[in-house]
Amino acid sequence: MNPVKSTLKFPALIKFPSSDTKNGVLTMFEYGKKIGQVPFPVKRTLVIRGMKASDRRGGHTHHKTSQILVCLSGSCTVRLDDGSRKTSVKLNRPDLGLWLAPYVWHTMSGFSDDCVLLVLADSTYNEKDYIREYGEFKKCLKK
Ligand code: T46
Repeated sequence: MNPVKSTLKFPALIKFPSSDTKNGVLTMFEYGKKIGQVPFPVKRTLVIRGMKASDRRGGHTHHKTSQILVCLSGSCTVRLDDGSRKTSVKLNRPDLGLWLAPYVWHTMSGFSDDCVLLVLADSTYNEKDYIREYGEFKKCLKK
């Protein structure tokens, strides 16, 4: 069983600190163990954009990878399932991160036209870390 699962809130949301300067707003995503920091060193950053309202992304989980998902612009809905609990979160602000721990099945949908997603990951890309079949995910949770 994934050890992170038992200690994280569900959903686990992180509010990142922003400075409201006279010429714009700066939000900081800094690695650290304090509240409001990225809880792992980032090895990969994704920017996902150009989704249509009817699109779905995700529909998978990971064996080891932890990620923070932030909606930099626009909005979307993320459905979460840890095998025993299900919930959904609307992401619509650039200072709010959703922590996707390993073995949390996640699906993103309901994208606004201007939706831009930032993904901060603690691993480099490895397709073997993905579980893309829901049945396999359930089997892994029983191990
Ligand atoms: C996640 C959610 C939140 C690469 O070539 N390199 C990469 O680093 C990644 C992540 C993907 N790809 C290729 C693999 C697929 O053919 O890009 C294609 C789309 O990837 P995927 O279907 O995994 O994209 P999403 O948006 O469903 O998922 C992504 C991340 O992959 C995933 O880790 O949790 O965002």
